[in-house]
Amino acid sequence: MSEIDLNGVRVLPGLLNRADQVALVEDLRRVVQAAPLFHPVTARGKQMSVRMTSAGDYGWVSDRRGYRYERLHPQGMEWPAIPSIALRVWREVSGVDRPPQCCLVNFYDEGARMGLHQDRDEADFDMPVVSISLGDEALFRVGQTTHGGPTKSIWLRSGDVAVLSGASRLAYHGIDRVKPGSSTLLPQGGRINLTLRVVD
Ligand code: MD5
Ligand code: FE
Repeated sequence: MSEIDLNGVRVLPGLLNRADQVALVEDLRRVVQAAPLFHPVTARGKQMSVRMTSAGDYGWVSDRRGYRYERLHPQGMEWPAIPSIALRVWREVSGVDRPPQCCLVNFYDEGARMGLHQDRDEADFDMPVVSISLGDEALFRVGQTTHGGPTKSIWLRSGDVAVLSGASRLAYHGIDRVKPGSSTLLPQGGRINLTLRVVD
């Protein structure tokens, strides 16, 4: 399979076949039933357009107190288990022996986007972040490890897996837009991105 290098980010197109994508979406229905999606609010009080929940020992949350990993969902329940298909992808591509402690679930409906940012709420930046894309295609942008400077963009499609490790672990990245109707995986449309992380 062709592998793409985007400023040090490894993109593995179509790593997950359609049957695995369907099964993973089925598992994610159980995750969001147990731990409902919510719109995080930034410390400045701005609501994010992406809805989120998590699976695993930790979930990523943001509210007026700032962002951080928490053991419990904002509504007080424990996070459900990380879907086994996602754990299998982590074993295949992460290159590390530790299992992920958090599977952040991002849901993009039409118009949702994610501005350029670094993922630096984790304790050990030697641990990679692994991303799985499901549903509609998204324009993913990767820059440098410092703010500003040149960026590169690529369309991420359903079943694509991206690995952020080494120097690229602290690269600025974001989602500029999602193309409505570009995938039949999710009956209601939209895009799901999973990111698997070692937290502490
Ligand atoms: C997403 N999520 O598609 C984006 C991009 C996040 C986040 O950025 O923090 O939830 S997927 C994250 C990712 C994976 C692999 C590589 C890189 C980012 N990267 O190059 O920076 O919902
Ligand atoms: Fe990120």
